[in-house]
Amino acid sequence: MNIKTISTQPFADQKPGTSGLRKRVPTFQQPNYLENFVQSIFDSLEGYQGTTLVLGGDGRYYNRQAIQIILKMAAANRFGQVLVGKGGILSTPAASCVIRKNGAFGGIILSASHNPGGPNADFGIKYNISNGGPAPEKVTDAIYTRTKEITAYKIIEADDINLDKLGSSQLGTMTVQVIDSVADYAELMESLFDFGSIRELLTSGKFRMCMDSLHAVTGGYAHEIFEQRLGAPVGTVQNGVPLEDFGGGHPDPNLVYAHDLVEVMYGETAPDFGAASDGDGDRNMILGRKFFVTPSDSLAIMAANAKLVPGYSQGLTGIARSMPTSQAPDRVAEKLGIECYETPTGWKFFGNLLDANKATLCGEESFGTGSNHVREKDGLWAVLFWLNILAVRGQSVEAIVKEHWQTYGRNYYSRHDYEEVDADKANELITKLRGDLSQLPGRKFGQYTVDYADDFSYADPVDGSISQKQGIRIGFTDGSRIVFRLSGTGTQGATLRIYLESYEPDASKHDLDPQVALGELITISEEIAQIRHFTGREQPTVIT
Ligand code: G16
Repeated sequence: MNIKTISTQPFADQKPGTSGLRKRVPTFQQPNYLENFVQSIFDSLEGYQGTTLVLGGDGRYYNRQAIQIILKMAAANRFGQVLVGKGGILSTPAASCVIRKNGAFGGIILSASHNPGGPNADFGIKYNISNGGPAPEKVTDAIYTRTKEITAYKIIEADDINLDKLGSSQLGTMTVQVIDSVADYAELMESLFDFGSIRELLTSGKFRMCMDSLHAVTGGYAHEIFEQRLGAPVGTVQNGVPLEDFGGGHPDPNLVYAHDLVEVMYGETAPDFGAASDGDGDRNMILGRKFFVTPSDSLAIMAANAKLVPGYSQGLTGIARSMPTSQAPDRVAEKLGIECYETPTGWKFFGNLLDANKATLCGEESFGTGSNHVREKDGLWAVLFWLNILAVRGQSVEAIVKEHWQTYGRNYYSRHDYEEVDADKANELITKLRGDLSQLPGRKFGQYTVDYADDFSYADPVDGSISQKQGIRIGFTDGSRIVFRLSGTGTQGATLRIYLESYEPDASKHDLDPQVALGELITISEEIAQIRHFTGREQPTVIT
């Protein structure tokens, strides 16, 4: 095996964000840029020689080239075996599933998630550990430290592997197994959900669904699961062919970017159920006929109905949600007599809770829900969970959500994003807010009185690690909240996120437009943070 050691110099900008390193494709195409980061991952690990690595991505532009480079580097660094998805494709939850099923040492997932793809769009890379979940902060910190001092990387000289043919081949002493990207994952789904009842629902002729894969990674998975295994009519899955640029779209399942689906679901002949997933298949959006389910409500409703789903019929050990996610799941946890954990934004924070069996379901406002079946959020899993509930309850999505609000009250919720804001200005806004925090408690804004104001800090209940400065929370005496934080997934400038939440117990007031229900809090957020002044913007770029 011809191992070459190539001299290199550090890049200063390889600090992983909320979920791995995300940059524009031309940045990754610079000589040694990808290689430096991959070698820094390997250099930060111990004892992987001879073990198995899982490798795959969401199929976006540069996926195939990156996979060939990583395979040759894995061989030079003496991994024993790499399992790579056919065509270089593995959705993020499927990669997590394959890591766990095969007892792999870890995995490398190539994705910039919901960010657009293409020659001038985004690319990303992240490392997952042996539990199948995103590397925790201590690992990503070590990788970042290494990127700042790296002087060389190792790669072998060899021909490219044929990624489109299943089976095994050799790269030097390392075995490369090209595996079916869908099979293991589909099997796991069958073990969790009542496929019999869901099939009956989907073939009854009385229920129609539409699944939008947004030309991203779930296309193959969705065709196999919904149309093949569950018998839904061909055409149930739309935009189901993964494309390197996602068809020019923004593969983010929300009301703004999943507009094809929204048109179908709000049209005159709307199906009963609609769903979309994102670039790498870990996010989901759930819709009923002319009805949107917020991700926070979705988590709460799944938790309240978990006993109806075979994989969860034994009950939940706990729920976990990210801090900015609404407190709707907390109310369900209270009723069930279980704990609801509040973690910082980032799926990596759920890993310890799931491993320690403290939580069974997890979710985030950013259209992510998942469980202990893997260690990533899981878009199609969430769709199947909802289908299972619908099959058992025989009610519409809207009826189920409204009944839930009647029982628990409604947490009105919205997120306002200001994208690609000048990074210095965004940091100034946050610094100013931090400085003002101690003066806020007790202050009155309209009908609201500030109860607490802090910068969220998290002590992991399993390993005791502390994560500070995870977002500014302003809580009001009636339980309403405004949260401010800067996104850790953007690739251009800064994205300011403002999360607004108010609780309404009175069922006669559950039919308001959230922007109306949250109107006063929206005004207060401007008063407290001077958003227009710092961002120079009159309104948010995206409201979800
Ligand atoms: C990632 C993380 C999520 C997080 C989301 C948004 O999702 O895995 O935990 O909620 O980013 O993060 P931010 O607010 O920092 O942009 P994904 O789907 O992009 O991998």
